[in-house]
Amino acid sequence: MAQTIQTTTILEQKEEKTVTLLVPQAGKRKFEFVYQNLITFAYWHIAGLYGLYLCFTSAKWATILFSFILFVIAEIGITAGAHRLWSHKSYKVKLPLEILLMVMNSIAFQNTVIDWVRDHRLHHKYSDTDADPHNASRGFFYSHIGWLFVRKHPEVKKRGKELDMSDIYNNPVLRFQRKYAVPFIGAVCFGLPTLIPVYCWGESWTNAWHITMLRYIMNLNATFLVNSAAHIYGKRPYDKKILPAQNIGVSIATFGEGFHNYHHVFPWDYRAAELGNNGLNLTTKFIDFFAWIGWAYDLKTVSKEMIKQRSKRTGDGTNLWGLEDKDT
Ligand code: ST9
Ligand code: ZN
Ligand code: ZN
Repeated sequence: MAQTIQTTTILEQKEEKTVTLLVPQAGKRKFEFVYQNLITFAYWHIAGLYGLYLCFTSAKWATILFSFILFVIAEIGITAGAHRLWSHKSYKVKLPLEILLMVMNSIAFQNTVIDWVRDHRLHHKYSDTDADPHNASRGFFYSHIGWLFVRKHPEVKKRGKELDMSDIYNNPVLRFQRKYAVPFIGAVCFGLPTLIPVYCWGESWTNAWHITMLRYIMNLNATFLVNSAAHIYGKRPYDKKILPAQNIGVSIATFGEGFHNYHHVFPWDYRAAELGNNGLNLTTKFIDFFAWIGWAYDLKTVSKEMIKQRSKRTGDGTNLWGLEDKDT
């Protein structure tokens, strides 16, 4: 399949513009807590853990399988959709795939794509400073989930307004998602996943609801690990001066999003990894499949030579994936 896919290798040395740190990395700050979020997230996690218990005690296997499939679909809605397509424009899609990705993304309910992209573009432009919504220089907990319990730093709001978001604000599929966010995301993330097991194979309401919660918090925490663990633990073969690191555990949990030192150095690569189509990168396989049937195109990659040069120049000296031998 690999031979039939058209990719665009970026040949010229196109590095992302270095942004001068106009904001402190983690300046002194008084947190303004949002207690409603603390309570909601606590409930989601307790309900999800109860769902895990029910998986081992009374749930039907069909409910567990159904939730697992939704977990995979929702995760790809984040990785292939919100992340690689809409935030980074690393490939293009035809309308049917864009609609499909929007629905898959809504199953994950991580705010609307419009909000997600705004935060994520800021995260890349001002990584690990006060203008980064989940600034990892404030530690694991803050970058993982703590940032969702407090009002955003004023720098986030100020710098976010300077971003070019015109492609996203003018996208009719994303405008639809935002306009109907409450009924639409509510239905596909929580409503239907609870109703289907009850009406289609006679699952109990309690099991169906709590296993839906389990799937939801698994999706959330897998995504959050990219912001926390992959900004703290791992090697930095491409840029030793930044926090994002190569983390295999996170790559497994997120279908290929843990090669994070690479991703921050080459964010336009649709594979978000230097290995390309490898076992840990289900997202890349998903995009490749749709490129093969013609629904995805203009897949951008980075040449092996450019990766090696950058690694020699700014990396920490590790070469995790043995690029010498591997096909990129
Ligand atoms: C959830 C979290 O959905 C989803 C984010 C996940 C992040 C993932 C990133 C992953 C990166 C890794 C990539 C690989 C992918 C891997 C995938 C693996 C599967 N710029 O937000 P508000 C302004 S949790 C500019 O309320 P507060 C703006 O004017 C689940 N301006 O700020 C805005 O108004 P509007 C469900 C900005 O009051 C206004 O402020 N979600 C920006 O400080 C108010 O915005 C929840 O539970 C910006 N970036 O509150 C919601 N941001 O929007 C959780 C804000 O009209 N969030 N403004 O323009 C909240 O409750 C709040 O956002 C808050 C901050 C309490 C955290
Ligand atoms: Zn990114
Ligand atoms: Zn990052």
